[in-house]
Amino acid sequence: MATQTPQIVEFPSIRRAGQGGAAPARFHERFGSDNHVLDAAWPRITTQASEAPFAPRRDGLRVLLINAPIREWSFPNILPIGHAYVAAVAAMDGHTIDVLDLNAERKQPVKSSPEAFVKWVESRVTETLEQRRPDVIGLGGIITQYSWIRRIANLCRRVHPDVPIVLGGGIASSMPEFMVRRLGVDVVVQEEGEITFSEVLHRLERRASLEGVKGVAYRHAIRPGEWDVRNNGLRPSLPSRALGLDTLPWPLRSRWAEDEVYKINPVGHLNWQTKWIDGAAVAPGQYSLSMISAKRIGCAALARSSTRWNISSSATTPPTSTSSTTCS
Ligand code: B12
Repeated sequence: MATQTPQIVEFPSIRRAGQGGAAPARFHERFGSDNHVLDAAWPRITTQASEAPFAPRRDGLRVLLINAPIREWSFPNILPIGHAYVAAVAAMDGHTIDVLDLNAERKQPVKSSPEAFVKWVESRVTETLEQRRPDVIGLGGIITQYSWIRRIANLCRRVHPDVPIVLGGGIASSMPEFMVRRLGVDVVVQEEGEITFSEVLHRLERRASLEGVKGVAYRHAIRPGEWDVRNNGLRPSLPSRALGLDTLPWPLRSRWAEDEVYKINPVGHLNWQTKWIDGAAVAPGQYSLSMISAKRIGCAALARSSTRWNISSSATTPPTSTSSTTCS
């Protein structure tokens, strides 16, 4: 009897370092098991113009990212940059990105009653879910957004019971299993989201299990109507510079109201007088922009190392380090 050669199915496809050629189809496939990039020269999104080669695939997923309310008493002044990073990766993978940014949409400090604001949030979420009909919903934020995120997750579940909900951000990393149990989300992406989100979307697209995907905690179906929570453990952090961090795309700012909302509500040293009142701009023609210049550090360290450009008066104004903008 002839012996059968076992068939090797590669998933994800394996590439070798230095092989050159076209980038793999999915962002997560660009990295080896130690998270080192296999080719630092592969193209990525860094500007709006560089989005063009990554047009959405016809069979890509429609991903809706929802930014829950935060600091409702203040003008919205910080673009949800974590969402924008994972959105860039998803766009590079050929998925369609839709955004519902409830902070940018409210535009101003909330003056209505809490009940009226809840009603407005719920109607915007419902309308958007009905119009966009997402294949995957992404929620993310920090722990103080817990009750908003729970409310929004429940609403998503009611409107589209079968659409998977993926949660990321500080809220997800701090208590991953708890969030799967209590928020009714399907997948929690822990810590750095770029590679993990790419792999999660790839699995969801293929209706494959999340078994073995590093960085996720998730709802694992045991039998119909019964599930438990699995945590696959953390994915190693990206190495520095050309081996990893430099190969990430830049945030997909084009999908958020950067110019219309975030830029014109400067924060930090530009409005320290009003920051704890309502964050209103104190002088015309002053703008700010959020950037992340270092990873894996807490508020104080990040505040020291982050840079906000005062792009108001002249193009030559040097970047100014701020100490109060990020997390105080
Ligand atoms: C900017 C910031 C803020 C901003 C938030 C504005 C906003 N809309 O984003 C402001 C100034 C409002 C703020 C305030 C506070 N903050 Co703050 N803040 C930060 C800070 C410095 C940066 C966050 C950030 O943008 N990081 C960079 C991005 C790229 O990282 P990221 O958001 O984590 O995103 C990555 C992953 O999490 C993931 N991801 C994120 N979102 C999503 C979504 C999906 C779908 C997926 C798949 C993945 C994903 O992928 C991203 C890329 O790798 C962090 C510290 C830090 N170094 O991260 C603290 C941090 C988030 N803040 C924290 C805290 C505690 C607070 C305050 C409570 C402090 C206080 N005592 O007042 C207040 C809360 C205010 C409020 N009313 O809610 C904690 C949160 C802890 C937690 N468990 O959630 C952090 C982690 C700092 C810390 N270590 O203590 N903060």
